[in-house]
Amino acid sequence: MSGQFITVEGGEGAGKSTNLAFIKTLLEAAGKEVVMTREPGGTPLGEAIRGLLLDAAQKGMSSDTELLLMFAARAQHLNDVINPALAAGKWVLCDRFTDATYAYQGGGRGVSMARIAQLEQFVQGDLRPDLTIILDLSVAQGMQRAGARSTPDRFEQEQHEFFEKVRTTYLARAEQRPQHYRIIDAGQALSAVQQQIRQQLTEYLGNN
Ligand code: Z5A
Repeated sequence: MSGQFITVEGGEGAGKSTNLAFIKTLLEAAGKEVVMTREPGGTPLGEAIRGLLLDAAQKGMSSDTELLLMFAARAQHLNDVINPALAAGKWVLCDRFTDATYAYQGGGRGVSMARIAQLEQFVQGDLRPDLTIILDLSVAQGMQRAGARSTPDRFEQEQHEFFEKVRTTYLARAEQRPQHYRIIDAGQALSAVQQQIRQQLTEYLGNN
């Protein structure tokens, strides 16, 4: 018995946190037992690593250090949370996963995609998400939504161009393997966004 692994991705302010609980409710209504988690984080060690990664004071962190910390947190997360839940037949719903590494470290920072793929294979083996929901909206709109919040973290201090590269990378990945991705127009009002999510998930659940 094995559960399914669903990840939710998108740029800053795209509405991942807002929509995660909604997705969990839809899955539970379909009779799935759901474990909701996030990256970087999801374990005490992973959350401590997240603190380092987001800390605006860590300005000098090199791209390679950032990449390795993302995968270090992920290794612990897989070991303690994701793999055991999937093995127990539960559905894992994760706020960001390795697509974010390709988008932020690969697209944003310019780290080689081949290097990310090597680490992905090393840390995850053959595990990949069964389904990835991308909440897509313009960078300007995302920054406007996120900007209404408190002090920017280390990523939020990046410039517009960085987030354009992140967005382009997400969309390119979805284009390469369309059967594994669902792109949601997250620029609409919340009710319309959730209507799209409901439609896409209902269709997915009907086939899985
Ligand atoms: N990162 C990485 O670089 N590499 C990796 O491998 C991984 C992550 C896994 C932390 O992630 C950082 O880690 C992230 C990428 C990096 N940095 N960035 N940028 P995170 O997911 O915790 O942080 P985040 O992207 O900054 O999340 P966020 O800004 O909180 O975005 P969100 O969760 O997608 O948005 P939200 O909080 O749900 O919504 C933002 C606001 O918009 C909020 O006030 C909502 O009420 C509002 N909202 C949401 N939907 C709507 C609609 N439809 N209309 C109007 N207003 C809305």
